[in-house]
Amino acid sequence: MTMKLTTDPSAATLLPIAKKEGISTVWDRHRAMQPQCGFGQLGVCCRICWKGPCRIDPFGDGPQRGICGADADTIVARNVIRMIAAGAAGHSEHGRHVALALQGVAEGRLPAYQIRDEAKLRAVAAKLDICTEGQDIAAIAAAVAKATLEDFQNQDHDAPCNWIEATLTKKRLERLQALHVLPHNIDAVITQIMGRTLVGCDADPVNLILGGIKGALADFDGMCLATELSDALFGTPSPVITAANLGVIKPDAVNIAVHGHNPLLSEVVCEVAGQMDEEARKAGAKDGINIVGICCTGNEVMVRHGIPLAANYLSQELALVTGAVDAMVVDVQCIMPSVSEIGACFHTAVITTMAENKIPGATHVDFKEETALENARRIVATAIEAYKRRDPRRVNIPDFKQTAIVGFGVESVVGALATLNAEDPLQPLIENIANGNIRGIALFAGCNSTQVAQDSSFVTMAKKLAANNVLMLATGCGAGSFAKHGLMTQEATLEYAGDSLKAVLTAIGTSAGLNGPLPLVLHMGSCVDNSRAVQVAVAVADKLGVDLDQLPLVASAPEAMSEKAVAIGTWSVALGIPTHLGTMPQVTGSAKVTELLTQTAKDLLGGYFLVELDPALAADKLLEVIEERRKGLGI
Ligand code: CUV
Repeated sequence: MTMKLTTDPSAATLLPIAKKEGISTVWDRHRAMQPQCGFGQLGVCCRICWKGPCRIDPFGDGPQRGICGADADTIVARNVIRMIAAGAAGHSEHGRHVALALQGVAEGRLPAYQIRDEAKLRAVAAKLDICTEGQDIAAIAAAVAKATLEDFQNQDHDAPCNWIEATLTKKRLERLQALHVLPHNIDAVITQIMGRTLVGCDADPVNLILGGIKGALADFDGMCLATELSDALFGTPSPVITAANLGVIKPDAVNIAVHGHNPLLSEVVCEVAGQMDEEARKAGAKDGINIVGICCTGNEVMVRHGIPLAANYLSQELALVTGAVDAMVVDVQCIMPSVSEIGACFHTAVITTMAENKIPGATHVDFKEETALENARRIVATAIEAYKRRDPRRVNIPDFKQTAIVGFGVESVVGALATLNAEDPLQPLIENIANGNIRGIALFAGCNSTQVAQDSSFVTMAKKLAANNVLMLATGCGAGSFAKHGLMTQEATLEYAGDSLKAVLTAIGTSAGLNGPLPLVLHMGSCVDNSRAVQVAVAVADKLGVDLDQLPLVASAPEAMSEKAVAIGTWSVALGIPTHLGTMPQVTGSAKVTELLTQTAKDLLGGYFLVELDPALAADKLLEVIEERRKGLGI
């Protein structure tokens, strides 16, 4: 029996067209890859040196140690923490770019950027304990950038990173400090993971995993600073109505898809596109320029500007198969290298922009913050040129898109709650959790994976949790799934929410001027914006005087795939949050590491991984966890 590939109707429409055109997609390559390597799936394949590769026989008949003597526990632990290091590197490098851009703005060096949200920058300064009295905004920006960059430079092992220290509850910081897992320097912690996992280094699985947890917390630090400084530079999201799925691509527009993660480029592309709209019309596009988003760059511009989202991870190639994307502009992460080849089957210009992220066959525009406007103009001009070569006979835009209300973060959630209680905005939320109208909160995050029919686990779990009155937040490709499937609408709340959740969402939404309930799932942004959800949780915990591991709060990555998801999941556990994975983590070849992550973590940190591939069962298990937490709080 072949597995169903996707539950996204527009993806299902385009797959036969791709086949007819002879274009292979991620699903074709997944099929061709079967059966996949069992050693790799268990995490027991070691490729760390050239005496290898070695692999441990999971059935116990063959080798139980690699050539150097490393056993399955050591190999699995080394492999998984290297994944964490890679994830943390990706997120924190993104964060560093944003911090350096803020510094450049403070120094007046970057004409393409400004501080669009001064209030946010002041709030960030206050959070970091930076005195702003009598300082102008440039001086504040400089001080915030300096404090942020210290998180990449500090050499004092006993002084935790500034952002993590400013973000978590006091109790959580103490608990992490006691385990020696608070990062002092993002770069150093990532380097330490690479160093300790070399051949002939750390072989103790417990010690390795603790090092990995520190790396994951460095990832968290990088995310917090990336989110908050992006808000200062580009604006803090507030609720906006937009749309999602491939139907947002317009037949009579120059369609530019922005794809990747970092908003530094896409923000400028959006701005320049507005200025060059007339040129597109002159070229024959009567609807001008239409920017659409893919993956987390898409989420970034969606929550800030209401730019529609065309696709999440698995359907990025299909955006090109519509034949109507004139340029796909990519920055970093989650970009399938196949896009340049598929773009070449059409008229599409696939444009890479980052020096460290090139794809053979793509056009490269060397993006620099200093020349951002000029780079963006070149990109938009390239798209307009490509549009002139578009073959209308090969255009197939699926007629599927869903409305989505997006743009929720701490500020907008607290803002909406403040319309109910201006003095004490969190009180209505806490009251409704305490009285059980809201049983708990679930954060959905993470990717799509070919191991799951696209979006299906997200949607199945959300419907079940909603019916059981769980308030849901989402980021990343999870948010993309919900947006595409119409779960970020008021109608979804009316249709799927349990009665008490519906009443609460309606009271908040109506009082906040939405003319009806809040959407069923609140879109909190991109992957780095998982930090927004943590901020909400920390605010609630602080108000209750408890720590995060006592809250009826769970996280889920039902379709996780990226190393970044490994890092995020691990810090989620470290923060005390029970964290569900709906795809099999590559650690089960070591009983010890599996036990550490799914059981011992609970004693050490309060959070732990819960693996369940069946989404309906996973929802049940999360509901049980929520009830257990409620019991602990006596509510
Ligand atoms: Ni950062 S990391 S597939 S785009 S969420 Fe989407 Fe989100 Fe995973 Fe990538």
